Amino acid sequence: MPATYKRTLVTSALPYANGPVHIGHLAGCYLPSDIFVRYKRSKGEDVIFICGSDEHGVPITIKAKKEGVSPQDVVDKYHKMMGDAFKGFGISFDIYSRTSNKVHHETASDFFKTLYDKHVFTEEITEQYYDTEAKQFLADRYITGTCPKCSNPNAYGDQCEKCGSTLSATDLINPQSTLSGSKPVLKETKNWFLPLDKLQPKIQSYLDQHKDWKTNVYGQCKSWLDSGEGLQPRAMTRDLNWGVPVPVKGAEGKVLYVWFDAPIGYISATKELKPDTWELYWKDKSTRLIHFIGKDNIVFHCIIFPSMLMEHGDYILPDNVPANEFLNLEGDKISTSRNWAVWLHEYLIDFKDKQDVLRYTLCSNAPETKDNDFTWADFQTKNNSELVAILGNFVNRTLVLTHKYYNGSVPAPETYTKEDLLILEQLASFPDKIASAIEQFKFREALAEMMNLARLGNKYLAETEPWKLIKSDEIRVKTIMNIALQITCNLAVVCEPFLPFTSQKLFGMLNMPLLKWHSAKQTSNMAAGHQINKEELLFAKIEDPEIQLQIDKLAQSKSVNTATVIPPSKPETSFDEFSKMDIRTGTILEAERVPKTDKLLKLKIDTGIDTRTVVSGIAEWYKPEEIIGQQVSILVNLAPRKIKGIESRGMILMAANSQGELSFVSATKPAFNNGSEVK
Ligand code: B3M
Ligand code: ZN
Repeated sequence: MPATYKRTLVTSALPYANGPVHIGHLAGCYLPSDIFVRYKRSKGEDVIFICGSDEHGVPITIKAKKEGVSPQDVVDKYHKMMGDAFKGFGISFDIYSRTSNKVHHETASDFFKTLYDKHVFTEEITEQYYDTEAKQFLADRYITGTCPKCSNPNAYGDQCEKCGSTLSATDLINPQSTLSGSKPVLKETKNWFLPLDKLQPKIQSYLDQHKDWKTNVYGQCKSWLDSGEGLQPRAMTRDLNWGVPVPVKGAEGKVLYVWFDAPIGYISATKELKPDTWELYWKDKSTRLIHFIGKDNIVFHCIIFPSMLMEHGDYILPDNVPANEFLNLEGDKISTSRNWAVWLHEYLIDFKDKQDVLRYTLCSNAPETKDNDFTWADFQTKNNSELVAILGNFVNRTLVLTHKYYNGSVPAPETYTKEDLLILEQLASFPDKIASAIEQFKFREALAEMMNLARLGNKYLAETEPWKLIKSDEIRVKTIMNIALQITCNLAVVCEPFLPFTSQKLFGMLNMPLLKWHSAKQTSNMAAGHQINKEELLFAKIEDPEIQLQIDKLAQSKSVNTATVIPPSKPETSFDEFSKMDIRTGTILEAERVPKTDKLLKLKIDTGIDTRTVVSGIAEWYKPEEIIGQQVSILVNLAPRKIKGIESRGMILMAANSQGELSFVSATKPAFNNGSEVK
């Protein structure tokens, strides 16, 4: 960080306009960046906050094909949807632009041209996959295949989402075109490469100056540089028809690689926002540039974009890239295709006026240093036991008593006790504590400090008990209530970055203009005699049925997914083969867990032929006591096997769904004799 900087340029990753945004997006970069910027604004610093939709690249064209509409239709639809969702949650971008704008096409095109003219790129003819049916080169996500590193069968041509490796389409095993499903052929084509291999020393020294970055970010960059081969040249153009056309001769039908143009989108959006002064934000050394992103974007923001900026020469470089890890949902990876997500536009309908509850939950549980989990139960607890019980409770008690004792007019303090002075001293120390955490991108810690101020208020009221004292010492109560009101007012200031809707409501109730950060170091913002407004509830309890509704919604996604993933059928078998299997109905007589295992049950089964022991891997799904008396189908002529030292004779037939859950396959009429043949 430059010792003194005059202004801060904050960007938040440009989301692909190929679907709505969910809680993972919010927790990953939009909420932390918004908190940071709101805090800077409150401090009166010169800061601008840039974002917009990423409207190019294969993710868009694939979505268009899937929805049977044009790429432009796709980006128009989702650009609006995402912009509305961000606005709904109070994400206070100074501009939410889009990369299909003219100014962006021009800016990206000029940027490429500058690098081209400076001979930064290497021109290479390489063999790329081509779909002869679709008559198209297959870049990035147009091609899938097996990852050479982890064997994931669904890796993309540019990246394996399972193991996180960056790939080239030609690395994939069994490549397949996602357009026609056919096997692609190799065909020669010319592209322009950024020679990251040659740039490695420059990048190395840039990164060496930023050892202060978050460990997850710095660590990932290091592992890129230190990996066996080091950095590899990367193509900055693509054989595609959707994007910014490559502005050089001989590049007809080619567009800029989406990861080349997208970060330039930050520059274009700044131009759009500040046509006259944008250069100050991008070229003046006293500007601090900060990119908020999710962890999957680290390499692009910490290595590729800085390389582009360095080679261009006119621009400052990112000073920090505070990337978050991933947020999971109820123990499972958030997934758009499986509809395993909490969609922001749906939340805004289901929990009207409760934006701050989600902001609070996501911030207090933010995946700052490791992946984290969002659960609806936790959301409910955070609301009921923290927002309602601590913050809401303190504010409510203070305002209600002020109306009750003084008709809403702020009482003048009389003499401060030693305890009062201590409270006032503590009160004044909060802004710096919170600020220091925010400056270090430790938003969870900052939020926790903010809540500690509300706790301090509650503790003060609980210890001084003005509601009892009012009968015996009215003068003392004036001082206590004055202090409680000062705490409330300062809370309104310091909660603003995290809970902007609540802050606004609070200032409204206090009948005060929005105060700036430095005011919260004062302990006399509420003047004696100032008239406050009627109180309203800041937070309402969230009851179980509201939470159950959300859990049911998720369960529905799970069952839809389960139903749709049907394993392909096995190769044909003959009737003779099948009839070799002797399957009978039987009844479970006894069941117990096999010690030191999680999955196995030891069963005693009456097969009609005999009573025998079978070890079965069903303990995750059935408790021993539940299944005594259960009729099952059992393969009785399976060769005996020793499992955990127990001889198992036979196998119980089970149905398995795609989640791996098991259920008995049995005769439905209980009247079946044990030993009946299943055929
Ligand atoms: N659109 C990837 C994403 O949405 C990409 C970010 C661009 S930031 C310049 O995760
Ligand atoms: Zn992989």
